[in-house]
Amino acid sequence: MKTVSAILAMVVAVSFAALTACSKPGPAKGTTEKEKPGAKSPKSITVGFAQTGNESDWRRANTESVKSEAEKRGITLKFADAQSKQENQIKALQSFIAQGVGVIVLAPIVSTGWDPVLKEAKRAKIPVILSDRRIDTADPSLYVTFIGSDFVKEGRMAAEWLVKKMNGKAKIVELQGEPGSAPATDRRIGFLEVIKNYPDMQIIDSQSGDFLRAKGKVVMEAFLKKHKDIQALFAHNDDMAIGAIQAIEEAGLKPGQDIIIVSIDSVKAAFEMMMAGKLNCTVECNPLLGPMIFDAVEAVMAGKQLPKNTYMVDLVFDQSQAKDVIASRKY
Ligand code: GZL
Repeated sequence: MKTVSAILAMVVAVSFAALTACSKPGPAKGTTEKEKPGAKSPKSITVGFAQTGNESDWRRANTESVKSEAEKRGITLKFADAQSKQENQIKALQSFIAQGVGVIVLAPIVSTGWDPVLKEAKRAKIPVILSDRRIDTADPSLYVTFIGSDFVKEGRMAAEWLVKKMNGKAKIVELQGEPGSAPATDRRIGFLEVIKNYPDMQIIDSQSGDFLRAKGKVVMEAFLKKHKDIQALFAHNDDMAIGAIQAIEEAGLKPGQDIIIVSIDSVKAAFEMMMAGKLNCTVECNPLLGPMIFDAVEAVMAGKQLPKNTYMVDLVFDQSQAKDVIASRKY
């Protein structure tokens, strides 16, 4: 009869063997020892990219950056332009899921309403990368990583520049971006965080121009009819600022002098307006996300861990720097 100690020794040995077998990092199911699990050549990767639309110079530069980087890496890109409608983006994501793409890249038009379709992607085991704009979700596992700018910081930078320029005293009108979008929400949060410390910095009117040049002009025309004491404009993007500049000129005023203007994006047209003395300051928001997005795509496909957020570095440019910087601008 086996002694008790011999039986105990056998039980310990068997349990230890079972443990190490489960944790032994053998090749993933369906792969051979020599093949690294998850390793894929870029040429075998298909990415579905759901872009917001074509609403601004910034967006066009962002789309070009993503498309050109995919081409450079030989990655197949399925591109969907949602024409600024969330329902179109959701349909595009459902189509990418049905096609079985390797990775989905989403630039969410608005911050809410994504959980159901992102749960479909998760069930289909398709990783989602957020490009440019963040989402509000109770389940951060629905996306792998966010790559873009810190819009609250951009709003703060715009306000800090304006407070200094106006010596802490101005009647301000605000052109907001697309309602419900992260940049519009967060840029306003950042701007208000700063001016709340300066009681003489007052926003006397605020309305959305949807990030569109034409709508920025129309809304500014309405502001000018309603208010005769506007001293400054905060525009959530350069396109709306440029539209507003046209409205200010048509009203017989001098943009950049009678009304001080600060906007965000730092597209080339903003530098041209600063050189013409019509725009005073633009806060950068780098759209050239392509290389970082496809680094993340290749990392995800190789099973690597990624940081939850990767933020671009954004600078502030004013009229004094415009002529020295414009030649080096890539967008
Ligand atoms: C910002 C981006 C915004 C830009 C606008 O990252 O989402 O959308 O500021 C663009 O120009 O339309």
